[in-house]
Amino acid sequence: MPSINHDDHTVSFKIVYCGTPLSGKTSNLQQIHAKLDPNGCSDLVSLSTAQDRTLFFDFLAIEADALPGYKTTFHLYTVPGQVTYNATLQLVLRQADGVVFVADSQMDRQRDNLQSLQSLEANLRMNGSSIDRLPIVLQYNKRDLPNAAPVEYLEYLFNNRPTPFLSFESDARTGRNVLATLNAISQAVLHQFRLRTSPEDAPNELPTEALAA
Ligand SMILES: Nc1nc2c(ncn2[C@@H]2O[C@H](COP(=O)(O)OP(=O)(O)OP(=O)(O)O)[C@@H](O)[C@H]2O)c(=O)[nH]1
Ligand SMILES: [Mg+2]
Repeated sequence: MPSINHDDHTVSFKIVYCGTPLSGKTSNLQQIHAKLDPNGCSDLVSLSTAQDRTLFFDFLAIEADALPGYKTTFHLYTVPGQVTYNATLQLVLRQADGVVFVADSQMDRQRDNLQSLQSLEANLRMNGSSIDRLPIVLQYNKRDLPNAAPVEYLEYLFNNRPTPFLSFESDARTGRNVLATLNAISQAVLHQFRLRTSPEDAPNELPTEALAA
């Protein structure tokens, strides 16, 4: 649920990066932080263990010129992949406007990816949301590794649905397709916002045809 403030003309959206442990969620935010103009970006806040495992979440806020007359901010969060932190996952997923599911492409990680996707589905349901209603983008990460499973196989495992999610092949360590993934989920979130916003709640300057779409 985006937060709209008509007084100071701001709208903010929440995007959560989920996925199996060590799939590359934090690396995505690090690359986004490194590649974007520092003037339009907050500091990257990370709470991790000594081994760089995410302990609570990472957070990065980025500004975009996306809605006429309103300052638009995307709040990006990662959640730790480890199941012991499921309560955190549920907490961070609350009020999410969109999700990037970061899958580890390595062949031996597919069972973990599936479990993680199932856990995402269950946690969204518990929050009164659903994988079918929320904008979701899949990212098949670690494509640079020699044991990466074929993309067709990953699509069969994770994207075999009536309306497939947009999916990207990435290497979050070098940044390949990290911004393309971010752009896709941001566009999907804005599209959903335009579809759902009633004229009374909408920012005044939004074109009426976008609201009626
Ligand atoms: N080869 C390769 N390594 C990657 C890629 N993306 C991330 N890594 C490495 O994988 C390890 C884990 O990356 P993180 O970004 O910390 O993973 P995470 O999903 O945030 O991990 P948790 O928060 O512990 O669940 C790090 O050593 C990264 O450098 C990639 O695309 N290719
Ligand atoms: Mg992490």
